Amino acid sequence: MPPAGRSVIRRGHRPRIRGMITGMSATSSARPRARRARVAVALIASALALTACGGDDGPAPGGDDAASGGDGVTIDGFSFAASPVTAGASFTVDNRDSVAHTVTADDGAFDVRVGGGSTADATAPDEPGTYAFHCEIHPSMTGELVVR
Ligand SMILES: [Cu+2]
Repeated sequence: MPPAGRSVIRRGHRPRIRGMITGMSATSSARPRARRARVAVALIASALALTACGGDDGPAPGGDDAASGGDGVTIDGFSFAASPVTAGASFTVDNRDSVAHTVTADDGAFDVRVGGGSTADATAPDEPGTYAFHCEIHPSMTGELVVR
């Protein structure tokens, strides 16, 4: 009877111990790592979301402010900087270079010549859209005017 009882106890304990060990090893290593990974992914995702939101909010006002030095097109260093203009409304072309330039729409919707160090007024097209333009004098100078 005693040997049989011991064997029964051993049989009863060993599986429990193994189960405890395997269960602990699973919870102490695999699951926490998985949780940490999920938390890290969640944090990264939220950080990216915040960054994306900040990026959308930040550059837009900053870009408007930077380009609002002249509402329309600014020319500086043989380079165009255009801020959105209102359809059908006049806008200003500010030429900060010492040489003359033109702001000529590729499709002919507008065409303005601006002497060095001066400004000129132009009229935006009636149709909203994005208009590619260039300088007739310096064909390598190109830009885009957003009309809305
Ligand atoms: Cu030019």
